[in-house]
Amino acid sequence: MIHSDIMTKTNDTALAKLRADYAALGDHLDRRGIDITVIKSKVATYGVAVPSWGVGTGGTRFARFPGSGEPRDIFDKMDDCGVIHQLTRATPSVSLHIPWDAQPAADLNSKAEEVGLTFDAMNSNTFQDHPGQAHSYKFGSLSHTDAATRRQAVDHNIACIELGQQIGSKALTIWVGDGSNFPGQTNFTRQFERYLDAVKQVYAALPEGWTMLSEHKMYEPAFYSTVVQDWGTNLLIAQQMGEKAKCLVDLGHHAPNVNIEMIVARLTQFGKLGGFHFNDSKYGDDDLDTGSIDPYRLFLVFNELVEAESDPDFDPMHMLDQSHNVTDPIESLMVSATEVQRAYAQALLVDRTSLAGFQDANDALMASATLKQAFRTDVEPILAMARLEGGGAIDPVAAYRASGYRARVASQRPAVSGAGGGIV
Ligand code: LRH
Ligand code: MN
Ligand code: MN
Repeated sequence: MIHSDIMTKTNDTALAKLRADYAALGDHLDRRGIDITVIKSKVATYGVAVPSWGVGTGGTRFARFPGSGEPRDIFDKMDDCGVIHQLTRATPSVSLHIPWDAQPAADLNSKAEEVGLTFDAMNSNTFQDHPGQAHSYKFGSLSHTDAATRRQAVDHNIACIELGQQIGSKALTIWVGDGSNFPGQTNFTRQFERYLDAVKQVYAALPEGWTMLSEHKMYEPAFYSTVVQDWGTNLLIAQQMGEKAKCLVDLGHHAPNVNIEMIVARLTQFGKLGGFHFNDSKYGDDDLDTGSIDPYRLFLVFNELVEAESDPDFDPMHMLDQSHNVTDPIESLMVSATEVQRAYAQALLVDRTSLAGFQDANDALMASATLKQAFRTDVEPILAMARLEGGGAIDPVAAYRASGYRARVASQRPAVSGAGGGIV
């Protein structure tokens, strides 16, 4: 972890400026009828889960260029996740991917306690073959034509639930790569029937208080058709399963220019928005850092979420899902968690009474200006003050760089080869 002296030193350097900026923003918001302390306390309690797979350097199918001090296993990964939360106070939980992170529950629990984290949604993995498994997923998993392969995929999902129960998780996220590469290769209807039948068996094993999240993605690894390809199919799945089944929206899993905030609104309206994988995208499932390409779109998503917040039953899960190919993953994840909080804080600033009035009066220009006013407000002093008061860093990247954490772990973790591609 980062030594408290480093935190104190870097925070002390930035404190006077932060206090001045926070006071100025407080005055400005006061003139707009907004109490800055209310926004700050909402931000302070807002957390986003870190994906365990995000702390290793990512890659493409062409190459992977590992950084130094790559985490060797889930325990190293949790050390890195602990640092991210220590500095940002924004990432209190980790989302595990099984079997990548499969370890005895007792060991996972004691590591979580050591680094001060909890476990978010469990992610099953039937998009790869794993050592020792009897049946290959080359032609699909939950929708495979072969019943024994489907059974194996069902059993794996149930095993994820069982491990999750022992470590305090409350959700299972299912994403499958099932689909086809050639027109005619599969019968769309029969394939989806097989998928639904298999997922029903997983759903039946879901404990009380758990949520099952299905995640859609337009394409990849299947390049002609994908079984769970869009939010419409995803909604059908959640409706077919029942109350505990909801849809997960990964921001990178849509066709370019799709109106994601509207998908969020639709799923919310019908009680089926279960959670997010935040990231950003330019072309496809790029898994770029959250807010790095289109921060306005992220804000518009949060605008819908804040709009829905008044419903006490509305409680979607928030996770990052990114791949860091050219940056230190810890730095990227800290900045991304902050971007999520930023979009949330900006969305809290929207003058909703005025907005509703402009909408009812069909004043398109002023409605848009109302959103823009909130988006243009620099909320950084709110985020930084919330971090500081929570025991974190005013400037997480500066504190992290000053700490020498990466060099320290690099001396303990052997360098790894970058040969071959891969998503993690
Ligand atoms: C698929 C996906 C899904 C997986 C993760 C590794 O593209 O978004 O969430 O679990 O990437
Ligand atoms: Mn995802
Ligand atoms: Mn993805």
